[in-house]
Amino acid sequence: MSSYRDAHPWANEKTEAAAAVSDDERLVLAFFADLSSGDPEKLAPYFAPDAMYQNMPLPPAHGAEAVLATLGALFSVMSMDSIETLYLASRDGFVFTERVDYLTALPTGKSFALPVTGVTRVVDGKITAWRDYFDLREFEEAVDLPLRQ
Ligand code: HPN
Repeated sequence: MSSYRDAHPWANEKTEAAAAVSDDERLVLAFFADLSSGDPEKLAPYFAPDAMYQNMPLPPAHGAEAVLATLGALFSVMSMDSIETLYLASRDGFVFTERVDYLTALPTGKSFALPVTGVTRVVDGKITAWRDYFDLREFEEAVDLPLRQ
């Protein structure tokens, strides 16, 4: 697969805007790196007990147990191969990322570079909310994997 940055010159600017400058931002980048483990147990320490997670085209999960169950269900049908954060900013614990998530649908073996914008809320070193915005249909068509009921 050719690099998303190569195909999108706007993503290729020379900038420091993807470099973490706070503990909250460092935590979010570490969390995104650990997503490629595909292991909800490894991800559990990142979340506060009352955390929520929503892929915005789909219903939310509330509570760490439900968040980890949702991630486990996703990992059973796709691997999150890597996440490239293009731009990053935060204020008062809200960490905003513009990213490319590199995914592979396990049933089809098809890989896809998914443009994503995310909002991750960090309180006292734990993620309390994670919302990702992306085009679900673009993803479903690219990997031949319908996720909506
Ligand atoms: N953040 C992401 O990369 C989303 C992965 C796809 C989820 C499909 C419901």
